[in-house]
Amino acid sequence: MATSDDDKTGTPAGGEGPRTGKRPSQHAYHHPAAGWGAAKSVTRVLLRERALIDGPRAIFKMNHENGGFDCPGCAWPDDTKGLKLDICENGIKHVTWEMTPKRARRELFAANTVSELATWTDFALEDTGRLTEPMVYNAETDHYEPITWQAAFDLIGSELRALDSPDEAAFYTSGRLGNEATFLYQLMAREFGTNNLPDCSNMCHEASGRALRASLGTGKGTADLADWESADALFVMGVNAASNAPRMLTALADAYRRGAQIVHVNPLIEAAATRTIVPHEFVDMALFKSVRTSTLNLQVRSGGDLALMRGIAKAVIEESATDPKALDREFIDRHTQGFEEYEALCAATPWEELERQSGLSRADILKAAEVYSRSDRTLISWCLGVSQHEHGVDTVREIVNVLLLRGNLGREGAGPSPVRGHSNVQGNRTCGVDHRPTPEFLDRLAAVCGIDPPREHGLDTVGTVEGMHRGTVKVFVGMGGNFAMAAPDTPYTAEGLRRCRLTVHVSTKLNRSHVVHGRKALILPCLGRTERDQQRGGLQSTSVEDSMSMVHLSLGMKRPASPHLLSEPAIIAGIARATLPDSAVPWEHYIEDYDRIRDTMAQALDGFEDFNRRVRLPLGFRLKQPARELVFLTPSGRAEFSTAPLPDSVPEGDFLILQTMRSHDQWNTTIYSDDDRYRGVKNLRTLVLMNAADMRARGITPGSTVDITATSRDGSERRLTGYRALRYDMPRGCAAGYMPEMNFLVGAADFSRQSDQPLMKNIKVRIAPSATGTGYGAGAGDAAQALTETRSHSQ
Ligand SMILES: Nc1nc2c(c(=O)[nH]1)N[C@H]1C(S)=C(S)[C@@H](COP(=O)(O)OP(=O)(O)OC[C@H]3O[C@@H](n4cnc5c(=O)[nH]c(N)nc54)[C@H](O)[C@@H]3O)O[C@H]1N2
Ligand SMILES: Nc1nc2c(c(=O)[nH]1)N[C@H]1C(S)=C(S)[C@@H](COP(=O)(O)OP(=O)(O)OC[C@H]3O[C@@H](n4cnc5c(=O)[nH]c(N)nc54)[C@H](O)[C@@H]3O)O[C@H]1N2
Ligand SMILES: [Mo]
Repeated sequence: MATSDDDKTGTPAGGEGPRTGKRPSQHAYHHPAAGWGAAKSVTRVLLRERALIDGPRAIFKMNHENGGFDCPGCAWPDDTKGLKLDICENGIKHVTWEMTPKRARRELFAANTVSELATWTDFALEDTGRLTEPMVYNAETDHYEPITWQAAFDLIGSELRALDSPDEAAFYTSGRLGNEATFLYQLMAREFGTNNLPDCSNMCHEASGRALRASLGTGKGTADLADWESADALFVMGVNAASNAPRMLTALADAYRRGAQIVHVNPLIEAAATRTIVPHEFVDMALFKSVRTSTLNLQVRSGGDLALMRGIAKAVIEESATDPKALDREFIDRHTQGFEEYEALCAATPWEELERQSGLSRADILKAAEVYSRSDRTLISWCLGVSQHEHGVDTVREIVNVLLLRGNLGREGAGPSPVRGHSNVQGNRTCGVDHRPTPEFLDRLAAVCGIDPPREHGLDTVGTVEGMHRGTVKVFVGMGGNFAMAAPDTPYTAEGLRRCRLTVHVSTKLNRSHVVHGRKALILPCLGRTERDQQRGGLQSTSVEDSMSMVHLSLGMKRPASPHLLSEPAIIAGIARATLPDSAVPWEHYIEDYDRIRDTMAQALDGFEDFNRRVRLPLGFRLKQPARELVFLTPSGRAEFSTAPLPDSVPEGDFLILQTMRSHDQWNTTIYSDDDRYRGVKNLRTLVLMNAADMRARGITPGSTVDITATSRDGSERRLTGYRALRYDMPRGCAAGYMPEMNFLVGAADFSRQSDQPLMKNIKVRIAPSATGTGYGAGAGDAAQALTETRSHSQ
């Protein structure tokens, strides 16, 4: 049991109380979301990062319509009515994480070999603070050593040019990158000659994009914040909003106050599905005033959302036999395609099957259907609980089917609204990071930028890991993110990275991906979003696009963490110049003044006309979403109903479906503490939440240790041992634990055939009392051990 205070134990991330050494505990959480707990937690973070002065000052600059930087915490849109403090606990944590005064200087790397650093926890790696200068790996000494920027660029350039084919390189992005850097990044990759642009979307909302494109012709939601503010029924599916999109709490509380119906669909009853103190209404905290954020909670079975949606559709269609107004016939006739087939499919699907697959009773499904048919304006939102499944695409299409039945599209208060993850993940796609670009996009890029982009589709995240193993991907460049921990099958991904000739990571802080590296390796430190980006042409800002297609500027104000940092656009330009000496792109000219990049983007990208002027409007501008105007870029020119078969979501035999989720105190692969406040968990990450009856059936007592064995599609097995089983209110057959530790269980073959997304919410497992009996936290230790072993193999 990890009881020492020592961070440098072998756990790759988290573990049992590694930070505090305190005993784990679980208790029911009865307080409203946000509120005092959040205030306390913020103060603790500010104290820990010693950011009590800078922190609050920065917070007042966050998400402001005139100047200020965009909160990197999530992709929720900014308030449109000039709210002075549009912030939340987790956004503040995220920002102070970047503003820490701690520094990972060259002395740190001189004092520790990379093999030593590799034994540190992820928390310990990031806790060394901000990176300060470019570092290169020296295989002879096993140390990272300082290198000049120019020498680093030259090394990348020479490795890239030495490849037999540009497709032997992969250019990853995490959705933090601003639009201007994104545009330059994909331009560089494509001028170099590859569409290998894997991104975090491949693990996140790929399914949503593909589904919305197939149904509506454009791969984005159609609703915006004003629609959230005027809907009279809101469905919130598969999202833990209180932790991951806390500013949604404001929208939910406002909705409740105006009498809207709010239906949460989730195997767990998350904090946002109860009550909240509206995040910016701090005054209410003193008065202990909280607002309800839910009118109906449906604890769907893991993967049961499609069945629920079909049940709603079936009920509405049945109702239309007696009440013609149950369906919007005029909308269906004018704007949609395939209604008859869908109607027949719904009629042919028996209620028993819908109950079994959704895990809900017919009465519950009918309750949801009633909410839907009584509402004039319905908005359906969702996140990873829907997208990270085998049938994520079908489920999102089914959500659209339901909306189409009553014409909930292209009008106020209605429409599909995926809740995106990273603050600019949507902008990344808009600005060209896509391994499957359309021919039209490439034609225009070629004409505007004078390059000859490749036409074949490139590799996504899963394909990149495979390519590294096959030896067809030899150079990996990561623009942000933490590929080693975020991607599935941790040891397999790690081994892939180690097989590369060169790995390059552009990062703000040290993470696992830097110590699980290729034969040659570079760490390139960049400016964070809160920091001043001074170029020849003056202070630069970059633009981002939120979840609801609003594009606006973000201006960093803080002194950079080190004088040696470069901006992401400047780093990309440096790599491009060293790789493409005869480039058609004026890289240096672009970097002097980002307005110049934006002028080119205005010509190359749909919807970006007059970019420089419009992005400077007080709230920026909203990108056209044709489906919102009832213009459907589908083959039929209409919104298309889908008719997917009902998937089988019921685990057979003694299998359970395990989902991997975030705790309240983490940001993807960055773990702030071992607590998960809203779920009542303290000092424990190596846990698995289970239904009480499922525990009894397996002879597991609450709090005891268990082994979790995942069976992959290819028949291989992966086991985590010594995890602690906790009883939690959820349907039978489901289980839940934390990412990224549990990526260890997601086999390389376990990705959706519809979206190519790894099945991070859909892991087939058996859980049994621990064979070893003791050894808390050994599970995470296994992953570290596996990583250490693959490291020694490849050296
Ligand atoms: N503070 C903070 N904010 C974040 C992040 C973070 O790590 N920390 N990450 C950002 C990113 S990149 C993303 S993509 C988002 C992620 O935001 P979320 O999607 O909220 O992320 P998860 O923690 O994975 O939670 C998934 C939710 O789906 C539910 N769920 C699981 N399986 C099913 C299912 O089959 N059906 C239904 N209906 N529900 C299910 C889970 O119980 C859980 O509530 O948040 C973003 N914002
Ligand atoms: N099992 C499981 N795995 C998952 C998921 C899951 O639900 N379950 N979710 C998936 C999802 S939705 C996503 S989006 C991915 C996330 O995958 P990634 O985006 O790859 O991972 P992050 O943890 O967000 O990346 C954190 C790192 O980004 C760097 N960073 C932070 N800010 C900046 C910046 O401004 N610039 C640059 N260049 N670098 C910066 C820091 O070095 C930090 O260590 O993980 C996926 N993995
Ligand atoms: Mo994400």
